[in-house]
Amino acid sequence: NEKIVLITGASSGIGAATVDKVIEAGHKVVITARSTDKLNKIVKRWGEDKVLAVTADVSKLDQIQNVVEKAKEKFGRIDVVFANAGTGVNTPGIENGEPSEWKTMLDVNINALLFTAKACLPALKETQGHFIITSSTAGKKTLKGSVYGATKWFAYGFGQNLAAEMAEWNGRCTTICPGMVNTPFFDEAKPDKLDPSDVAEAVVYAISANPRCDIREITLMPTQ
Ligand code: NJP
Repeated sequence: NEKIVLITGASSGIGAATVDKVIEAGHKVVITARSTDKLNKIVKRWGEDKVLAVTADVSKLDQIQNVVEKAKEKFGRIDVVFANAGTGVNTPGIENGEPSEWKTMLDVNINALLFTAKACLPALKETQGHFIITSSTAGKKTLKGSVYGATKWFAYGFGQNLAAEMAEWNGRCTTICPGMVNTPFFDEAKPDKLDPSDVAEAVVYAISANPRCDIREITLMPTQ
């Protein structure tokens, strides 16, 4: 059955790949990011009946609230939210990193995730809907980019606890933890990384599962 799926970080990488897979699976999407031109190209490719684009900086609560309002105006409801926007600023640790870089990661990987949940939960409660988070394998182990890694630990932990909060009204929360993925997140593409479409397929699987099945987390790693 057709679902209305709101995707953050939809202008590029994992988010953009997920837009394609979700539409191919028969759903409609609301896409958001800061790059209006990139969002408009996606609308042009799939058509306005299947895609609504609303530009937003998701680290601002009022801007993500506006996305939700526009989504409800056009499609009447939201069934799934994929909170995927995120950033790693040269993955700095403490010794070599700058506080301004840490702030960007905290704003986008932590605050924006909380704001997205805050803005979307009332709509998801109406549909007994599904919240999906992009964390990372960096949210389950240690790596040198201590600040980025810690923001993804937050995303993982938040997902586990939000699942309990949403379960009170039969909502579900899935946290996706990919290993390295070939996206503009990295300067250099490498064949041994995952493809963004691999993560997109995991999202489609989570969306398609029977509502009795509460998929709390999906971890996917490059085979090599
Ligand atoms: O990266 P990229 P990915 N407000 O740079 C958006 C996680 N991850 O697809 O605003 C609104 O292609 C940005 O849009 P724009 C990673 O932590 C990755 O790899 O137009 N949107 C763009 O659409 C992140 O959570 C890997 O610049 C904002 C998107 O976010 C997620 O995957 C591994 C924004 C970033 O797309 C997607 O990253 C892993 C803001 N303030 C987890 N700031 C990996 N690539 O290896 C950014 O485990 N965006």
